[in-house]
Amino acid sequence: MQMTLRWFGSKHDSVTLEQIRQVPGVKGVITTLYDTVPGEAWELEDIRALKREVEAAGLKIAGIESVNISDAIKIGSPEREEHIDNYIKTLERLGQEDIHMVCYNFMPVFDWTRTELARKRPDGSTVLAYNQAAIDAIKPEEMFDSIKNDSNGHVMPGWEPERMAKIKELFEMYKDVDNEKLFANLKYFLERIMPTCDKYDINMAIHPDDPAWSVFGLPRIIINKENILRMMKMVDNPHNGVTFCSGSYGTNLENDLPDMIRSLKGRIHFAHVRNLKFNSPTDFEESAHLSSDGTFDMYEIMKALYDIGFDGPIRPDHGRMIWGEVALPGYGLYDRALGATYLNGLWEAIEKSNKR
Ligand code: CS2
Ligand code: MN
Repeated sequence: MQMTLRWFGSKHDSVTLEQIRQVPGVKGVITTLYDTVPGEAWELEDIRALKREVEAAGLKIAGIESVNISDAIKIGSPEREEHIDNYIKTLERLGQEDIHMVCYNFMPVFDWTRTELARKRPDGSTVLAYNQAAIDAIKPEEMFDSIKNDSNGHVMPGWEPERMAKIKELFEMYKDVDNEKLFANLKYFLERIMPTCDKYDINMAIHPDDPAWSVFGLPRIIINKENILRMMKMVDNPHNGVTFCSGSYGTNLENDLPDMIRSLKGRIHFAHVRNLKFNSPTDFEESAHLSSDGTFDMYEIMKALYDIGFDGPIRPDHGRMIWGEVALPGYGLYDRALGATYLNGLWEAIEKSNKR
């Protein structure tokens, strides 16, 4: 595996490449071009500039998170043809620049959903949290306000204000899209891009829906083992793979994370590893990465990744906000550096005990 940290670019991130480079074992970043619009092609020159900036700091781009998918592609409306053509152009340009892993998601309207971005824990740290009753009590448009008010002045990816303006329209556009339709539209998209992925050896890594169930009545498909195996089979190409995100699949306690990892051998192209602490099955918070601070057995998760021969990029996912840091919620430097170091430690121990 290659340990990485997500970096939101010098315009948006409070964490610098110089700081990331000093985290032991981190050689690469996961990043994206933040000023692009889903449906439009990325310019080669912009990709090159990003690459130059990262490489000048002694790091490399280990993959892109995300090249986002437009609503037209998810809904299957006529503009999807042009949007897919543009997506292919972006993939070609990334391939030409030697970038071979692309994370994306197929969630309608919302990316991840949390009800609190700064829940206080007994040790004074703050964390992202989810409470189903809080979701049931509000309207989707109110979500945008609460995210905005809570995000330390940063624009949260997936929660951009221009999407808020169109929220009612967006819900209307998805009204005839159920799970089956969403699967069909995903299949269509993947079939169109696979020849380009084959040509440039680009691993597509779909991120799970977070939380792994329907919110606000919208369809959600990337939620459990059955559905991801269905997705792998419907476009049976090794470049059609997944981002294994423990914190997203793990929102549903019925998902057996190590078992899911083992069943995806050869198709996990990217891993997000973090822990959750459940206070009840419908209330959880993003704890420290350490097993004993949350509900998951992080050793078993890392062991499963080791056992399937996972060699792609991995990153700690959301961290707690600690030591007075002010940063994009979930993406401060300190707790993610602790997370990376802990995951590296687990990996080293697993590796050594397997060689003896
Ligand atoms: C990320 C997702 O911060 C996060 O929760 O894991 O936003 C992820 O980047 C996207 O869903 C992938 O397209
Ligand atoms: Mn994730």
